[in-house]
Amino acid sequence: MTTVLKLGGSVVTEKDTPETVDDDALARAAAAVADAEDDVVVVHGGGSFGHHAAAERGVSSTEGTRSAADTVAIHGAMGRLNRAVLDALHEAGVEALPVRPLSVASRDTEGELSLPTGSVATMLEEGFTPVLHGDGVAHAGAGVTITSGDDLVVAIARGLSVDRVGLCSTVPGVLDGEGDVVERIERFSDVADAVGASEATDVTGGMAAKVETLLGLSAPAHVFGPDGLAAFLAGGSPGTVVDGRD
Ligand code: IP8
Repeated sequence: MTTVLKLGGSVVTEKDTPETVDDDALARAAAAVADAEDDVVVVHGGGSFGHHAAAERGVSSTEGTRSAADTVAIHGAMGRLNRAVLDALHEAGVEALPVRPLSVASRDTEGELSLPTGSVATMLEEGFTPVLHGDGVAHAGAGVTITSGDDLVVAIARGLSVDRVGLCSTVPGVLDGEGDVVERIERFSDVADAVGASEATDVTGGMAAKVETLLGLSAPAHVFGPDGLAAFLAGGSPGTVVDGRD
């Protein structure tokens, strides 16, 4: 069994303070990954590393840059966060390896992401835990734009045979208008009125974009908070199930 786990940037960083890791939260997440029985592909978001670096330079998922210096600055910020995630996983006993999207992924003129997954598949077969992250990616006609961790989760779920997808963010699930966790979402219209944009700086969209992305997956996805991570990796269904399959 293979699980793809997105660790939201706001889970592992202090999202409003530039380049600050939440060490305790990251250590707890790493311990949960270490206890997982499935093979796990980890994807982490940008948090206060990538989002600040991208916003400062006016780069987003739609606004590109043709500056190599800006691209390398954003990629460098994500590299520092990726290193912190790898260190925490190694500390927890996980044989984690980096897979960095700028070097291998691209987007076509429609924005569709292409991500070769051969290295991820072989790392898994050899007992490693690949760790990807949202990143700047070459985008036909736009220079370099930001690709979110959620889009990478979709690309991995399409490119590999994935059984479970988990999105761990700071909220306990997708919330309805009353602030209660929605148990199950099968189409975007179920929650269109209730989900809004993320409040902190987030150049790739908030919960609405996440739900839409997850509805495109070929495996059910689970949206949960940090308290649900261990339960999810043990096979449970904390938070909201997003299942757009017919
Ligand atoms: O936090 C964005 O990834 P996300 C990564 O998954 C950058 O949206 C570079 C801002």
